[in-house]
Amino acid sequence: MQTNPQTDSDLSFDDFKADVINDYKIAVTSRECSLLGRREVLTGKAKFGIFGDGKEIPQLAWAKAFKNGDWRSGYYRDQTFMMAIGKLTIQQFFAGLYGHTDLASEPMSAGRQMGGHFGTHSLNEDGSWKNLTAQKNSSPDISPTAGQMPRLLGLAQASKVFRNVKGIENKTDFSINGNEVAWGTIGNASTSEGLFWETINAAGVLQVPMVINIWDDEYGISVHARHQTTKENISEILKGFQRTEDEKGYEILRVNGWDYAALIETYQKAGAIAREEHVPVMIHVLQLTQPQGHSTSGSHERYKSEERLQWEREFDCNVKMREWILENNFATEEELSEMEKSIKKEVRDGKKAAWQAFLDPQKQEQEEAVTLLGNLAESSANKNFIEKIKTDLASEKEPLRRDIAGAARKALRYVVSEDSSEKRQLIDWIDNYIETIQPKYSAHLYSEAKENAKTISEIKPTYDSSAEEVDGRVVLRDNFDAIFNKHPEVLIFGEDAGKIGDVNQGLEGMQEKYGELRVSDAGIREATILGQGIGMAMRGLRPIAEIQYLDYVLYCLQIMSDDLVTVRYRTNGTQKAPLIVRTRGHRLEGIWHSGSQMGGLIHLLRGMYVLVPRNMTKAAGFYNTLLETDEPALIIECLNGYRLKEKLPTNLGEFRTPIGVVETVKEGTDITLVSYGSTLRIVQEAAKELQQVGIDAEVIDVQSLLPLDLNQDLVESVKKTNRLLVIDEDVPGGASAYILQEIVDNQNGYRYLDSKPQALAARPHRPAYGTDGDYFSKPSTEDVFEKVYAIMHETNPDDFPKLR
Ligand SMILES: Cc1ncc(C[n+]2csc(CCOP(=O)(O)OP(=O)(O)O)c2C)c(N)n1
Ligand SMILES: [Mg+2]
Repeated sequence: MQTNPQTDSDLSFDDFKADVINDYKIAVTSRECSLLGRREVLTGKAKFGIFGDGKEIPQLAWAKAFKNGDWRSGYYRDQTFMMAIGKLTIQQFFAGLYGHTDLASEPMSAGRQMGGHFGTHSLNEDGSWKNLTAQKNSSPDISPTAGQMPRLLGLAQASKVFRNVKGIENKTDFSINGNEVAWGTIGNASTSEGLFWETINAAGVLQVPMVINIWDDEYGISVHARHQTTKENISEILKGFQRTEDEKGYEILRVNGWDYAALIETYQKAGAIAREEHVPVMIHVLQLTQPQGHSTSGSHERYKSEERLQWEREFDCNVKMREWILENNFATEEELSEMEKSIKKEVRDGKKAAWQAFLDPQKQEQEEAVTLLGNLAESSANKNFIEKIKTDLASEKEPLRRDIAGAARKALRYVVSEDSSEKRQLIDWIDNYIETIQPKYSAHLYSEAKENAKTISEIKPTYDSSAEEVDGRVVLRDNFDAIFNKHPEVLIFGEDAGKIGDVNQGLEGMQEKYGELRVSDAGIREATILGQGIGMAMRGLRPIAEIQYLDYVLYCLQIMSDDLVTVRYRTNGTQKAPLIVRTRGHRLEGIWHSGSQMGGLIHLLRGMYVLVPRNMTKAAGFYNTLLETDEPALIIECLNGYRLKEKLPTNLGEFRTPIGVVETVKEGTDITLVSYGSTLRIVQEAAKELQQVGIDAEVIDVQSLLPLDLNQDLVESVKKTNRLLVIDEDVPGGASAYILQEIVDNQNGYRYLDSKPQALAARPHRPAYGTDGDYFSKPSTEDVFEKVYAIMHETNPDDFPKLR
């Protein structure tokens, strides 16, 4: 705290002055980085630059209000803030620009993300949590504008949960009595996105400690506020959210982005309201500028008037702070000039060091490859060709890894019919090179920690001899009861998930038992339900986000695809969000309650698990397994299975469905039928009917689409039956094609096939509403029967004469 030297007795005037000067130093350093960063892109060393120039001063004020344990969820303009909280150095800034793949040099993402995408480390190298209340935290940025908003809501809500839920008080590595504030940043133009509005409304309803900063520079790339925002003023049109004495809402604050003293006061106030009262705050920071335009992709002279450009020069926040320092005699002109000069040098030196650190390992790798290529040339009949590859590579002053690997791999083509120790050495080097370098670009898509879901083995459900047959939803409900009992950090939320215990009563009575914070109703806002889950999972809770129907997952698919599934990958394993997403789908009735868009989902959701249990016992077992692991997952319960009878297990909360393991539900010798979810029951029915005409089908439930058949059991069945049909209710070319490729190609199933491998999927449209809509849109028992029969007819027309 150092807002006002006249009233703040804890801080001497000299201390205050030193603090101001130090802030100015950070602002100038940050600006120099932006200026030099742009030049690095223009000279080709970096590919793209987007910087925080013109937004420095408010970020200094924000950093002063930001405490240990707090969280940031922001966007690419926040470099000054990251510097001010001590999480970004000059050298790291440039390492980010170059895409340096070493985490020690580029701690934000080890080159996975473009510069300007920030994040801190929540995990130790072994994947265990750090003490997050002893450090300042930033969740990892994503590029889609406003995509940071849903996660921000969850980061803030976690504090509310920690403050109010019993049984988790001892988790002080994650929260100390919910005193942590989640701070967001967003550009003025990005407030046009639906995600912004959805989040603002939800945070107002939930009353969580969230402070959203709106950096307003009047533009979104070239598009002026008059095309973006009603009345060209976001805080003006959000006025209705302002809390009053009688009604909860937001505290809305406005401040000019160049007014250092006012900014400090505003941020202290915002932090205190959010932290102490758990009330959301909005700070509209006006009159910001873009000294270098939006990014390195263009120049703002093309779309800003000369008057505007002139105004931006005058109201540049760094210029204004400098004037203010001089007016108040905190430093002299000479002192500031001297400081600015030495910062210029510091930034230049940092940039050089970053480039050197980026290039050195690659030069070393280049040298190794050049030596080996030289040796190979000497020993080969194709010396001249190889020599040319070698000299081309050697002449690269700034070699990229694709140049190095490319040269080495191409050279092998010239010695394809030769054998020499030089050739074997080069092959070994290439193999080793790819093995060591590839993980820099591919590691940490999934958990590499020891509680990896794939290492959790099955525990079968156990039953009393007199086990009751109950509705499937009862198995789920009683299992959730056991889960809530066993894991105080688990909470579930979604539309109708609270009071009525979800639309199918799988949570019946749970809210009464575990309270409104752990089992809660949410507004109709799928993207932020998902975001709540991401944010809370990042803060050590185990949220289950319920999306009412699979069909409405599309509303949050962008957040799942862009944010959730990339958390681990884009932070190079330094953060995680083990969120479970619960939904229900597959065949029921009509266009929007029969969804089974599994192909679309598995392609967009690499980085999480996609699980398709055929009944509620299997589903319950998946929840139990996932809570032992640290991986995000989507579980799709069968919408038509809640009222089907299942036996009630005795080891509720304990039995586990293994992930990535297929199950043979009927053995057979003539053909392998592979399916999952609701369609599996149809396949089982067809298999019975096929048996009656002498066709003995083996039926396999894949259960888990991501990951799929880790033990490669599917091909074992094909080895036995030599025939294969994959059946699902997705569109043609969807998940059935994905399963087929796994068996035929990845598992080399083609070697064992005596008939053409086939897929039977739904029609390429969604089903009409009436009961017959299903029959005429998705595979029926007759469809499966006839398809299998046709395959058998082709093989053996005598025993299986043509059906029709
Ligand atoms: C969903 C999405 N659409 C478009 C873009 C391309 N884009 C990047 S930044 C930007 C403008 C953002 O303007 P504003 O929110 O005002 O932030 P500023 O850059 O002005 O700080 C756009 C359109 C994007 N990143 N994401
Ligand atoms: Mg803007």
